[in-house]
Amino acid sequence: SSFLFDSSILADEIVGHVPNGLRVRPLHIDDYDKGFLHVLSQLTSVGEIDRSSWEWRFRSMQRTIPSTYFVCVVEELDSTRVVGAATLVLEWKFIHSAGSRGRVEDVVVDESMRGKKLGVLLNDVLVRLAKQMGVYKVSLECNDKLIPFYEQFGYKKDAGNNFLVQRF
Ligand code: 16G
Repeated sequence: SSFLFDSSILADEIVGHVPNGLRVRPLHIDDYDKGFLHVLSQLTSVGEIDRSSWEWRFRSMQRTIPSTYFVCVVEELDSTRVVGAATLVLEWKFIHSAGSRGRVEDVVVDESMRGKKLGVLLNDVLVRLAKQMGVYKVSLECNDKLIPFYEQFGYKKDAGNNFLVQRF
């Protein structure tokens, strides 16, 4: 298939209400030409990704067993452009009865579509998906000013559990 993951996973109960003219679907191999990377570039540095690097990364994410990368996009139906994206990644564990942890990553909405609650839509989708996948917890990183935004989906600062990073 050309979807990153089985599109039936994004069933109506998971996706919820989507405004007219938009669709929530898995990332597709053709999204290279549909503005996905442009949307991501509004979050952080994307760098140069040629088509073969894109395909290599896409196929390597797609072939994980069990499925691990749930990159979800919002597509504007008229233009067929990607206007929002968010990823749920599963981290497979031995702890918690060989359980899994969810990580929400790379949540971004195109500047032309801000203020339409697409970020809310994407986060609702990912939290429902994480629950369905049976993760024992789901986490994300964000800057201070986005804490109230993310709290509405049930996230809290994990007191005493700090996020440390080393950049290369
Ligand atoms: C934010 C994102 C994270 C992303 C990072 C990129 C959310 C909830 N958090 O922390 O997923 O990978 O920004 O920033 O979307 P960086 O390029 O500085 O790592």
